[in-house]
Amino acid sequence: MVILGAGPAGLVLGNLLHRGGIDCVILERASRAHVQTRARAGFLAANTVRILERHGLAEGLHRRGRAHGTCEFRTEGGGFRLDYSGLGLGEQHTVYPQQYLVTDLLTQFLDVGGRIHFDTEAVSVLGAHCARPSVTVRAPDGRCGPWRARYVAGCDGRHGAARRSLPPGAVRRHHRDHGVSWLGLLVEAPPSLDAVGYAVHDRGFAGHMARTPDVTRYYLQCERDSPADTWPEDRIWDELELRMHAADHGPLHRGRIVQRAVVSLESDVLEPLRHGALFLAGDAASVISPSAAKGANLAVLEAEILARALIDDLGHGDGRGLARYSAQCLAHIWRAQDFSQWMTQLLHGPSGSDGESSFHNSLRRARIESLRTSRSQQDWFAENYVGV
Ligand code: RFL
Repeated sequence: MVILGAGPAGLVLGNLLHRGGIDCVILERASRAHVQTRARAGFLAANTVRILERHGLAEGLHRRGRAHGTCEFRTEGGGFRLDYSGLGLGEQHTVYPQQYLVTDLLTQFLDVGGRIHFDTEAVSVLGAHCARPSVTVRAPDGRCGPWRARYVAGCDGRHGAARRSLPPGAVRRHHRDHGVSWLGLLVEAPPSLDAVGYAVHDRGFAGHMARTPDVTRYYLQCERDSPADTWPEDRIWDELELRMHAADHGPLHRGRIVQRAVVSLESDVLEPLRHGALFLAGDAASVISPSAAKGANLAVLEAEILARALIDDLGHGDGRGLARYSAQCLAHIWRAQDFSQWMTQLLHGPSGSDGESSFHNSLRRARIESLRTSRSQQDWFAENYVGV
């Protein structure tokens, strides 16, 4: 079994397969240092935590992760908080930076004798319908050669070799460009509020999410394709404070901006998630806009479903789980996409004619008001916000 990619999907899959007695190897294009320091997600759903606990992979997040159950919406009309851990299914997030989770999963995989090759790039997957497909691999010395396996798991993200190797027409790609970009910032400063902050403003969305006691993520909606480094630091802080209505709620904790990148909000889903012996999981299967923080959580869920199915097939000759894999995951993916799309529309003004914009903006205000006042809407929000 060959797994492409050592992100959350590939590492959960590798750990579960190895513990299930399945011979597997992970091929990772980047260096170990790079994957262990790549800061991205931070909000783990309750179900993600349960999956990691079930397989003995949650020790690090129990030690260093922090329970989180409140979000705060700020608008020109004021603000309100939702204690979502007391609503819906009564679940909460665990705040645990993705690079910590990846480091834990990697350490645990290596500790039990798992095999992983860093600086080793999968170039293509060939013969997915043959008995033993092959992965063309570029080794650290630049030489290319084939690796053969019974199955290949494409956990190598949206730009990986698994997606590239799908022949035209093999899968359908459903795609949506939300027409919105965020300037994503990682700041060396404590969180400015004890909640996720979502600020809706005529100048665009601004967001606040804790990562650790000393590091906070902020987002600023920005022009599509505007280079991240054209924003002077003072302008970033002024804009964040303006959009987050700091004059009414108190100033933000400023600090050194240690990472900045422009992220375009796009979503896509490949269907089916299987092409012969090649299975897709995580961002390789589906990209989801970060507005509802679902991507890493879907990756972990899909990895567990795939691991079970592969163990049944390779260990016990029962291929029913593999036959169901795509449909089972797609049901979760579409539900997450639906909520994420709802969040994206809630947080951003539309592009388009004035009439369309004013119509959409009024709908947005009505939605926020429902969320503030309607208990059933709050329960629906809470269940979908923490769930995958
Ligand atoms: P990853 O993490 O991208 O890992 C894929 C790995 O594959 C390697 N790779 C290859 N290896 C070998 N050969 C090749 N040809 C290869 N091509 C690529 C890469 O080096 C990499 O190590 O995918 P995975 O495992 O599917 O995990 C997905 C998550 O990383 C992603 O969905 C989340 O980070 C999305 N996301 C968030 N998700 C959440 O659940 N909660 C959040 O709070 C959250 N915040 C975010 C996010 C994503 C963000 N960005 C950068 C888009 C915040 C941001 C800013």
